[in-house]
Amino acid sequence: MRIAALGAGLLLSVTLVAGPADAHGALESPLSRAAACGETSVRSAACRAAQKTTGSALPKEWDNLRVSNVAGRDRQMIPDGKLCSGGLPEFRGLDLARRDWPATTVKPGVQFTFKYRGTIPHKGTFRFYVTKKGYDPAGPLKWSDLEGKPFLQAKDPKLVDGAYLIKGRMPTGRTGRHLIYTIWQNSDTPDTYYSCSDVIFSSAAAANRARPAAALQVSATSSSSSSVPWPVGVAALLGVGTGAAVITGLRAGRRRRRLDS
Ligand SMILES: [Cu+2]
Repeated sequence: MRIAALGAGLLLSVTLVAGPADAHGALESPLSRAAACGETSVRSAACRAAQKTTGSALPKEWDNLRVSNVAGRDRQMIPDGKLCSGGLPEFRGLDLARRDWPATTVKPGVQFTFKYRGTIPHKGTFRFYVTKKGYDPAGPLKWSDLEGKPFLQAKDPKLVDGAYLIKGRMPTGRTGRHLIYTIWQNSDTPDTYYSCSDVIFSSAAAANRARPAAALQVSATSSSSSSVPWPVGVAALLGVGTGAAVITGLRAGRRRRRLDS
């Protein structure tokens, strides 16, 4: 939860009480399904469907998608079709195979600062994978849809204003809708965190074309995404008022149970 960025003393005190002890993180740029349907509240058909399927985990536990004792055996432990939920039943709505997940429009090959909201700091390694050419977003995500090797990896990156910032490049040779799969394997806890971020690779020419109305798209580039505070930026991009985002964050903070050990 990053409501303290708004600068209000009341909000800061809520963050200090409710934030650090019980939360973990998710990728916010490019926006993950968990963050889109959690911290930013449910504003799209995909998120509404996910929340229905998911029960209580969304929106309030959006940063708690973690599996213990995987220890690098992701492909053995997390079943095909359940990559976005990490195989956790309470997050199964995030596995829904749909073409209309909130997606971030990016350009292939550009420099990009990947931003992972870390609501409680952990040590560990981030690995970023992209779907292969020909990926079909209408099918369930399988390990074989992902490239075997990460296109970006970072160990213990810096935590800046509550987010891990990982500088790299977007993958090349992709057009259209793809998925970036992030694995954060902790080294100071037994947990591994999983995030699915839907992206639309667009060339400069393609970016000017009309976009399908069904897809809620979030534009982000390395320069603009790093300069906008998280709640303000996402709220603005999703077309909701900052006040609504703050209220959602406060509610999430109040409702959240302490699950961290
Ligand atoms: Cu944690």
